[in-house]
Amino acid sequence: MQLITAAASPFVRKVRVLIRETGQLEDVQEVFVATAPTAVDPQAKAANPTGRIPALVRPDGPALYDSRVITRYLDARVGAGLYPERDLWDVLTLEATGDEIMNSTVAMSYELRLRPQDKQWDDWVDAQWNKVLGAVTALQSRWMAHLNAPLNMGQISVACALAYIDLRHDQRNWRQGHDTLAAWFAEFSERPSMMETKPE
Ligand SMILES: N[C@@H](CCC(=O)N[C@@H](CS)C(=O)NCC(=O)O)C(=O)O
Repeated sequence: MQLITAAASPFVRKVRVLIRETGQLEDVQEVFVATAPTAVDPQAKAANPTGRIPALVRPDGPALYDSRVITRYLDARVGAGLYPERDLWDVLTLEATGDEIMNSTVAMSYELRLRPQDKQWDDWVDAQWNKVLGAVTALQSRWMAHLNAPLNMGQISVACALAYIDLRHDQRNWRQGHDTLAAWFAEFSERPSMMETKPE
């Protein structure tokens, strides 16, 4: 199988971390592309009609896309248990919380990096950041027990989302007022799967 990949993408990183945590690195070749909404890579477009990544090209079926579909597929493929039946709806919601942070922070990056400066809209960027802050605050106040539970896909998503804030929006200082979450993230970031997938 081939995973259409970019090192900086937090959605892709979820899948790359899962592959390492579940011992599937030999089965999935990571194909690195450079893609953006304004310059879509042809391999990304061939695998996913919207051109978004990650996409997983399989020899025995259509390519899969959307990180949540791919992570469910790869988890089920080896029975890894990162979506435990007992806590399924909580884990899915925790994963969605990480993904929502990614949606807002990736949108902010596109606005600030791809849009001509005179067309950028500060209020819109601030509104996206407020969504991120709401999610970060909820993670610390409501989700620490799930974050400290045995490894699940929600934790991987949240860690990849927080790492992406550090990569692109570090100056906004999400750690302020979120010491408990920051301590959890520091420890989670030490996992070999996180270290190996850390973007330059
Ligand atoms: N919901 C999708 C979002 C994927 C996504 O937005 N990926 C970004 C990279 S971080 C992308 O492919 N951007 C290029 C584009 O929008 O054409 C998922 O979970 O996989």
